[in-house]
Amino acid sequence: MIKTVSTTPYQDQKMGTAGIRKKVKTVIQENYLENFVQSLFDAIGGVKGQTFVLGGDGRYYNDIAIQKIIKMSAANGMKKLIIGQNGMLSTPASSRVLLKNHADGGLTLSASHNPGGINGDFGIKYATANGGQCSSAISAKIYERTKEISSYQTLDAKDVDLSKLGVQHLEGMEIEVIDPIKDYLLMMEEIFDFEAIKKLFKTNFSFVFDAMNAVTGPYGVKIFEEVLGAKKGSVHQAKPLPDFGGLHPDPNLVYAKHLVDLMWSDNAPDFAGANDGDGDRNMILGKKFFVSPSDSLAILTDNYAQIPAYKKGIYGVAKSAATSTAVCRVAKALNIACYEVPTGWKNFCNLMDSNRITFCGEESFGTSSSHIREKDGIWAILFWLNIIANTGKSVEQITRDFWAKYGRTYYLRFDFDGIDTSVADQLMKDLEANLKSFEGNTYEGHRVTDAHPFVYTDPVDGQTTQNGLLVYFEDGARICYRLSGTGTNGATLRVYIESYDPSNFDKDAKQELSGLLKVAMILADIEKRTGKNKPDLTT
Ligand code: G16
Repeated sequence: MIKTVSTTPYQDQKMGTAGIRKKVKTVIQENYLENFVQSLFDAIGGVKGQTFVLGGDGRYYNDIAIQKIIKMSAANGMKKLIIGQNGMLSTPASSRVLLKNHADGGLTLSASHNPGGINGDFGIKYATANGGQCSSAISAKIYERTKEISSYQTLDAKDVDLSKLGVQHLEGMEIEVIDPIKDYLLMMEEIFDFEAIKKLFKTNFSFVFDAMNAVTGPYGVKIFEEVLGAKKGSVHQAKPLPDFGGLHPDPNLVYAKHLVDLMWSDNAPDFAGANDGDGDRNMILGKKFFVSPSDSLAILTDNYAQIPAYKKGIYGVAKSAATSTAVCRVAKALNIACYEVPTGWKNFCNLMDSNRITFCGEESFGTSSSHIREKDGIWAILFWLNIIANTGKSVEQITRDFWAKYGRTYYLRFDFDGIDTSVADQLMKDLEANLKSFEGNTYEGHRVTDAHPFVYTDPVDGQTTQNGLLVYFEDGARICYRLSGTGTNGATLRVYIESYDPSNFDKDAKQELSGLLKVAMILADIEKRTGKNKPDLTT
């Protein structure tokens, strides 16, 4: 039976870079989730007669939230919900299912790479009919609605059994519980040369995929072990757990330290890949070797012709402004366009929809192509495996060949975490006001040639977005500052630094960039304003 429940609004339901992301303890407050979901439905003009895709990364509260959303969808007149079995669906698989079924929207219950468990984070990513995250204009509308909502619609009904594949009905709404892996696997088979990768796994090539106890564990077991023939047990941390087994499911050198230790040990396999909570991020490692995400995007682009789906040619490429410029050098050599967009995957979608780009990526361990409208962790790993299968080269050799051809872009991201929001906002405001005064001056031996806010006008919809502040130096180095849009603990200031060396590839990145880090701290007056004399996290 449909019922209308009175509620009072919370005032903190603003969506960030990729949906709403909050502490679990916030989300489990009375009507918190319901308020947000009803506001979303209202803001998009209702969901009567629509089809949505629903799933999550299995984190704490996934099971409860999904039942609430099912009942609210039925009560709001939705026609059909396509749900991953047991409520599981990775973000890239969800985008695929949405596009394949021409669904009107999708909800992925995930706080992505943020920790899970009762003390961790929960989130909802909302995708529109194009398979990608909704525009800032839509998220602004949803936020406005959350501030005034007074009631929501739901059902008095039993929970739906999500373990059973197939169709069932709830108050006139069709629910189809699907295998979360099937469509995704079919798509990967269409893109990559699975026969070549199978042959690679028959040699003594050794491989590890670390799913970080998150959603892509079962995908990895199916795709790498069962279909491609990687040794049983190649997939580590394969079972999705509500608290990710205590791991912070962010595949980088800090949070996937256990994998880094393995790759630097005597037992290191030839290749290791890792994914994040909801399977859209990836990290690539070789024996005692790390591929920076910015380089990975550039290397995949340079090797596009190795992959059956891209062999005939690619459109342009795109990167977020914070990502290193390595891929731009490749684009120039290939004579294709290279777009620079604000951080947030949604900013790539119009470029893909209009066939301006095929590949895109971000420094935050996200890479993908126009096969979906999200970043795709397993796709990136399969791409690397396909190159290795074709060339017989190691991860390190492929990267070194790339540096030899284009030079090396040394790149690191420095995070200053848990800053008071008003301090962080003021810092950015003052830095922006000071940018022009840096031009022509030399700091620690680096002369600033240009400094300006990053402003992007989308060539398709004409929308203008400002995100981040850029400082360029005479020697080709660059600093980018921006505030994170995905944190749940005060503000995080991210400082992205790169330098370019056409011939010396063996310097230590931290050492190489230490002078520029000093400059970055001086220009933004970081120590005085935040009390921090060094970053909390370097990735
Ligand atoms: C989300 C977006 C990414 C973006 C990242 C930025 O990642 O989907 O496109 O790069 O946020 O995070 P921040 O604003 O903290 O730098 P994810 O993996 O959390 O969905």
